[in-house]
Amino acid sequence: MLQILMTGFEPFGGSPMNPSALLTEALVQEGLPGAVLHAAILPVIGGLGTTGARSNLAGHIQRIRPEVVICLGESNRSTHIAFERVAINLRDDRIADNAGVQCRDLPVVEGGPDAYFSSLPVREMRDACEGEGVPALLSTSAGSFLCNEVMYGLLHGMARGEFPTVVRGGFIHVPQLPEQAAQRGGPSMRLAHMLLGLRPSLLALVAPLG
Ligand code: PCA
Repeated sequence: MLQILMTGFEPFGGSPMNPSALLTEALVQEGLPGAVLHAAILPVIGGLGTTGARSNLAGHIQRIRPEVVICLGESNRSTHIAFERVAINLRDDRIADNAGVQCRDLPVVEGGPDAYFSSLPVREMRDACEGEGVPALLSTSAGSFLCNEVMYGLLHGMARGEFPTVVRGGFIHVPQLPEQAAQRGGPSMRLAHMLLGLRPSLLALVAPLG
């Protein structure tokens, strides 16, 4: 059976919740035909330290040895579920991470390539999501905060043979929840609606690999 590691992030930026964590847990609890799903919640901490998101993710990959890694994160400005195509070698943070650190114009990996493309079938996954009537798009920027850093770190590790079991990896941004929008404004989507779109996206990913 195909082993899929799904990750979400802990809350950050003053909000008490993060839809990416709730979605990861809900999807893994529900299960998926043809695959075994594993959930992990990553800290919103940048850099290479042992408490950071990147080493946390690497630890989960080494333990679970998945074929597929799908990372989810919240974008509180997004109206759509955004299937990220590209991760860039840049850390330039709008806000401080949960360790209180805010980076300016730093690379994710010193001397690394400028960018990596997602190896998830993002178009098929977006189409499957949209097919359920859930707003979805292909995005060409995962930003320059933790989500981009984790996506870049994952694809860099795959490119360098550090995660030999992983054949597909990438990132999906999800909107904030209505409860969060009620506090701070901006667009939102209900958790049930996001689940409605993400389930067929995962099936679209699994079908050709099964
Ligand atoms: N979203 C942030 C980091 C954690 C999360 O859920 C981002 O878009 O970078």
